[in-house]
Amino acid sequence: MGILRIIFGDQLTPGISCLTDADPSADIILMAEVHREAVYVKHHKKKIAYIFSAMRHFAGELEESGYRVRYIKLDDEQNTGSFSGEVESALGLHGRAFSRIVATHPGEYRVLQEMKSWETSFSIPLEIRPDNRFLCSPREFARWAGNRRQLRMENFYREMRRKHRVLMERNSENEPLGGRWNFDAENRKPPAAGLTIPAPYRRPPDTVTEEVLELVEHHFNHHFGDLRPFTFAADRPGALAALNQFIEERLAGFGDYQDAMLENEPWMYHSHLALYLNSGLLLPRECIAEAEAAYHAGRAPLNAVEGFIRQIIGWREYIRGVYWLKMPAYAEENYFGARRKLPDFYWSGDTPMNCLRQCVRETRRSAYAHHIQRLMVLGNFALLAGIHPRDVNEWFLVVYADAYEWVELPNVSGMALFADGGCLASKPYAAGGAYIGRMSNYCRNCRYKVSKKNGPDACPFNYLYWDFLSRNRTQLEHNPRIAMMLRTYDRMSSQKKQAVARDSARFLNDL
Ligand code: FAD
Ligand code: DLZ
Ligand code: SF4
Repeated sequence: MGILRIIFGDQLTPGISCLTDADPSADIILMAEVHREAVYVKHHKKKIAYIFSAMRHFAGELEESGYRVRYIKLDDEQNTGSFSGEVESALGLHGRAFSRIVATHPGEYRVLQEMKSWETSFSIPLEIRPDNRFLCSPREFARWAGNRRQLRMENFYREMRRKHRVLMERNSENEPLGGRWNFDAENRKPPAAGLTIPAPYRRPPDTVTEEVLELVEHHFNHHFGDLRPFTFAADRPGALAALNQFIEERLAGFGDYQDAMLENEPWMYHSHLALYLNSGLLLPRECIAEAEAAYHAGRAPLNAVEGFIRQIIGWREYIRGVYWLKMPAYAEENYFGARRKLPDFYWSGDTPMNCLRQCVRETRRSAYAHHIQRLMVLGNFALLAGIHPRDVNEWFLVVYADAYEWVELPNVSGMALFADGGCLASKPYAAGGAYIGRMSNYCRNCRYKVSKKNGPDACPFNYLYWDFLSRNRTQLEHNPRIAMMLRTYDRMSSQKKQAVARDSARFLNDL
């Protein structure tokens, strides 16, 4: 008897745990483009196209390797529109041929719940295997987290470095390469004038992708975002080429300009690899190994390589650990009791605030924005304006090609909104306009003046920042890193405080 093996759209890795013992002569691999996944939030058109095209390429590779794949396309007549429906159909057709279902742990809690019903609904054993692409399993993370109320990425990261012997001095168990664990202090340079940033990796659509683009145009034209030009790779060779290009052309500048933002330059020195990593076309281990090798070969400095590796072995694994540790309650967190609806300009880009306008427009065009745009512009505004975390999470899940709930939710609720009250981060990443003014050139083309603190021309981030602190005093005053700012607020004259409250009320009412 064979096994029905399930591969989801973010599990496109030949060595994934549910395939390790697959028998090509007896087993069937099920992959399905299902309507429910495309619309449970209305994903960006580019994201749907990327996932479907990558799934089709991967199914083709499996077939070339001799596997039997049951691949259901979105517009196949028999398509039931859901994972459960597709499993039921596959069992109905080949039912007696299967002894059990084997799958890899899905990326999202929602899908895990759906899967758990299969054993009873379909009367067949279901084996869910750990996702072997991550370096730290949810169980190992839970052990590390223990009873700590507050988790800190930096401590987790150092353990991962030691355990996996990444960037460590050769003959030492404990000594980080270069004598420091973290070179972040060197990674905050503002954009220098006249930077010539290498173009991002671009792949013209092949026939498989072109067919998918037409399908997405037909079925999801009302979703957010520009479908064309579509330049993502959608297969393993393309993803590897994107990794190589990053290592050769941009890694060396990744550290220095990690936090910098420039008008009309969404890509900067970032890797743009998250979409490939999160769907399985690239593996975290190989990205880390390539970056470390570039350092040892003298092709990139330590501040860049350490910074890049920390994002992957540190932040990415830590974020996933928090997700599985805290779900499902994490999705409901709202520490500040934020209630405001997401302003329309998050979709239209139609706002006089140039930083937000730029970031929304680039997101719409490319299904991409880099970390500081997400955190310090789009996230920071939502935090200061008190937008409901549910709305903010939905937006971030929709708009980025790399967004899956396991990685989006902790980044939004934990990092950007502090909605978990400090479980993931030690303080809210709240900032006034000066931060954006220093790290970008957005302010020079803005209708507001970043140097002005109050009045109709003042940068809204400036007064919203103080208003946020004073509105949420009870939740913040025990935080030693914020208490200092509250004391600064307390020292302001009552006139100044009134101006902050008046400008904020006017601005927020107009939203
Ligand atoms: P680079 O800057 O080149 O970083 C290298 C890699 O490190 C990334 O590809 C990614 O895999 C990993 N990484 C870096 N930072 C993080 C992080 N905070 N969490 C997890 N992995 C990280 N990342 C997603 O993959 N999906 C999301 O839906 C997502 N939503 C975010 C929402 C907000 C509000 C914030 C602040 C961050 C979010 N991130 C998300 C993290 C990060 O912004 C993106 O991983 C990164 O911008 C992707 O671009 P890149 O591949 O060029 O990354
Ligand atoms: C995001 C997505 C979309 C849009 N469509 C599909 C799909 O049709 N079939 C599929 O297997 N996966 C899709 N995905 C990714 C899933 O949402 C993802 O696999 C879940 O996050 C698994 O937990
Ligand atoms: Fe953004 Fe304020 Fe600068 Fe305008 S002035 S771009 S709103 S930070």
